[in-house]
Amino acid sequence: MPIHNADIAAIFEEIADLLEIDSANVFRVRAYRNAARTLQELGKDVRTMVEKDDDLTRLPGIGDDLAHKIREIVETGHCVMLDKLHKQLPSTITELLKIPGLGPKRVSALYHELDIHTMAQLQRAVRDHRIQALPGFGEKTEMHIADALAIHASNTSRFKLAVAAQYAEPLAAWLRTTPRVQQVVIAGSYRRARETVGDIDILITAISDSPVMARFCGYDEIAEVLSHGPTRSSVVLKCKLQVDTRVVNPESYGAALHYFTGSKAHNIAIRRLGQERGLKINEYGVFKGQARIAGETEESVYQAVGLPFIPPELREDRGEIEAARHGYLPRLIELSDLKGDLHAHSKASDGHDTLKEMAQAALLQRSFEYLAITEHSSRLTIARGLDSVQLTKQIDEIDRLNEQLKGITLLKGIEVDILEDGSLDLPDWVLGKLDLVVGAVHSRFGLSRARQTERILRAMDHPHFTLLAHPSGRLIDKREPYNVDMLRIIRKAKERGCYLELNAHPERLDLLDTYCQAAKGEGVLISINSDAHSVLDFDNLRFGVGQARRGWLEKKNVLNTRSLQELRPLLKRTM
Ligand code: DGT
Ligand code: CA
Ligand code: CA
Repeated sequence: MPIHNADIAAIFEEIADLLEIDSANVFRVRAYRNAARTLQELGKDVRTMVEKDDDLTRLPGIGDDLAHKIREIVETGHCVMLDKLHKQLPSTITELLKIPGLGPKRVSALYHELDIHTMAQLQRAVRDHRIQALPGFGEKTEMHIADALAIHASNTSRFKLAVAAQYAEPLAAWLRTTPRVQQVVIAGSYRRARETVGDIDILITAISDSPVMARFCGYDEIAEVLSHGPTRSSVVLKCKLQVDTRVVNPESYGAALHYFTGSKAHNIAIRRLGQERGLKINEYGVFKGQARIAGETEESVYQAVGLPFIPPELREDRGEIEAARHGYLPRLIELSDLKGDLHAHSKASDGHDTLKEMAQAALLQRSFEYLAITEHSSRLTIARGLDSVQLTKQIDEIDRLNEQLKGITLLKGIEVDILEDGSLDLPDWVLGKLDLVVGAVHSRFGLSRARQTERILRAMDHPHFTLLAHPSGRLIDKREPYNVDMLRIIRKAKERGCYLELNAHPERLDLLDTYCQAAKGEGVLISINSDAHSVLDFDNLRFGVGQARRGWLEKKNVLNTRSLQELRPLLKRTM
């Protein structure tokens, strides 16, 4: 991983936190905090400064000692001082500072008096009322901590969709093998393909006396059974993911699936429509008085309130009910609509597999007609980016390989860095030889909104620019989107005849769903790309398609649903 200013800033923040818990001199603590802020707000990439041997002590708040540490982190990825601090204080302890009301003094007391250094330990201590006895804490403080913990848990304990899938799908498959079980469906936010899920909700239909609940509670991945009953149970898996299950009779399948798929806001809106018609809708069915009039299928639930079936990804109460009522629900894109992929890496930069292996995998796994090879450009040294000479060599290699390949064509591309001033990291003469140019921001995430937006708009003005990769730069749970005016970027794409990516990497899922919808509204095509770094990564496209569906995209809104023949003219810049 390339070291960014933010990474070094995070290390300095952690050092400051640990020093503070360790009751170090306040000036020392402040020096690290100031240095962290300097790095966060710096318009320049400090890694480049180190590489150019610039004098770091000219930066505000950076003296010889901190300059040395910055150099050390850039060069080794580590900071010896932080490693040493971790020998005295567990690295998890700074997490506790995120709980409002817990300052360094209290965290230090919790650690030294009660040996608490993780959230889970804190949670247990609160539950057992061990906190209130500590000097300086008391009953009220303990209550405040309990509330703060609950809020914190609801914000942070979400799982990325792809990670949740790794646990939920084998469990569902195993449940399906239980006697007298008919359907096993993962509902909730998972079925709506939200980018993260709070927990997993599994709906099971079974004929009476199925042993499914007992079997579920005996699953060997379970860490704790929270509740166990004949029709509902909840457990926490060893990976800390909570799983709620409900068993219903087959005649309630549709109503229960609708209920447990949510979202809650969508359910409430549908129930209200039912009330207007004198109907009661719950997880067992749709009722008129005592009589069940619908509920065996989801379609029947919607039909009861006069609507066509609404796909789960749209059920967020963001206009889908209106659209359904007026007959303009989108016909959402499906995974099988994709005919190619416009963003992938090979061994030539930081990928794992050869050009040929990537091409064959795309053909065999997905029946793709085309795959664009888009290595990094030289600026991204840590990803072994290509310079113009290396890229020219790869262009020739792809031309030769295309003569041998049958059924799939490799497109010649690049994932070129958009530099701070909006210029591209490779000269025009080599960019002009490519089938497409994918532009990406990989540095200076902290620019102001105005500068970041201008930077990207300027890149899009480049005559060879085709597609903006992972437009917001966010990494789920790790990095916030950078501050840009996405609507201006979308309009620019329209004006310049270029495209935006929906990067299907589970940590990215970027463009965000609401902006996909905006791009569709502006008539800008989206390319759903794997950003594959190995032959295994084409599997991630399904999460990209899920996100695209949440963004209301149809086949026609997606660039890479075009055949190669249709695609070629779309990649040619006319302006
Ligand atoms: P999550 O787990 O936070 O990612 O989000 P969901 O949507 O999976 O929420 P969850 O697990 O709390 O509940 C699953 C579904 O159950 C939810 O999407 C809708 C339904 N549900 C839960 N509570 C209520 C409620 O109070 N009213 C209604 N109408 N539906 C509810
Ligand atoms: Ca859930
Ligand atoms: Ca749940």
